[in-house]
Amino acid sequence: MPYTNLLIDGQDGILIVTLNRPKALNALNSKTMAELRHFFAEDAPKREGLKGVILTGAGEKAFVAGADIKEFLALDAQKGQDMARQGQDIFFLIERFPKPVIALVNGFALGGGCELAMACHLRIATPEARFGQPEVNLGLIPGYGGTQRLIQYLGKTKATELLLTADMLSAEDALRHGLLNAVLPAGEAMELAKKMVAKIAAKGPVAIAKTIEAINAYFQYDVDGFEKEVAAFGETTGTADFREGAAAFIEKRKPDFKGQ
Ligand code: CO8
Repeated sequence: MPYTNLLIDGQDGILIVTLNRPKALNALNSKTMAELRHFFAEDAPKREGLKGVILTGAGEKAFVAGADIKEFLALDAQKGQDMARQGQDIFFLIERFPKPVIALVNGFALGGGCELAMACHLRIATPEARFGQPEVNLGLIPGYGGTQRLIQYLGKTKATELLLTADMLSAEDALRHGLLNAVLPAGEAMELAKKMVAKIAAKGPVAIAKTIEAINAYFQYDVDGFEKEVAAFGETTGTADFREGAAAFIEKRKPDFKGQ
């Protein structure tokens, strides 16, 4: 699929995916969502030597200012439900991606943009970033997982306040409330994101994928997260990577993981 709304760049196995509709503050229209689906379902899994993905927004102002409100006018109840379900499925692809996906939030992350950042495994923001779920301003509720994930990150008290008032959180407040891993000026934020991907890529790949699965299981109410952890732990101890990692530790050398 040729991408028109995503710019894909990067080196050394670290892909930088830039949402690229700066005139619309990178709002998620259906074309961008289709490209995100293709990227995470079809393209990225086949890329040799992929270590991880950094998602960011083009321009000075926004990471993503939400779903594209201009496409909403055509929605009815059924179409709205279908669109929310499809969007949630795309964000699950990101949350369940077996390699780290880091959101580098460089401005507004509102509505679907905040939801996109929350679906990533880690979040680094610049000081200008602003987070919020302003859907109630439009007579909507979040549809891409925002009501659930905001509570997961912030706790019920602060999440309820933001969801009901549509207030925005500054980057500093988002850090304080547990939504962010770090706040740094743009250049340093990108350097940290790359360093984090590289650091994670040096660990056992199966262990990283299984850790992501186990973390996600904590939030799946039909799955017992502790049981999931037991099963995933067993799967990692059966790998050659685990034997290599343990041997390298004992022999005081760097492990040479093969992802098996
Ligand atoms: N959709 C479409 N276009 C947008 C969006 C958006 N979400 N946000 C900004 N734009 C466009 C503006 O229309 C404007 O375009 P134009 O120049 O053609 O008029 C351009 O981007 C620049 O925007 P502003 O002039 O408004 O810039 P400001 O600096 O004055 O304001 C804000 C920046 C505060 C970010 C403001 O643009 C804003 O409030 N945007 C909307 C934010 C919002 O409400 N987001 C939530 C949308 S709803 C949502 O995300 C639901 C997700 C789940 C959907 C589930 C399926 C149904």
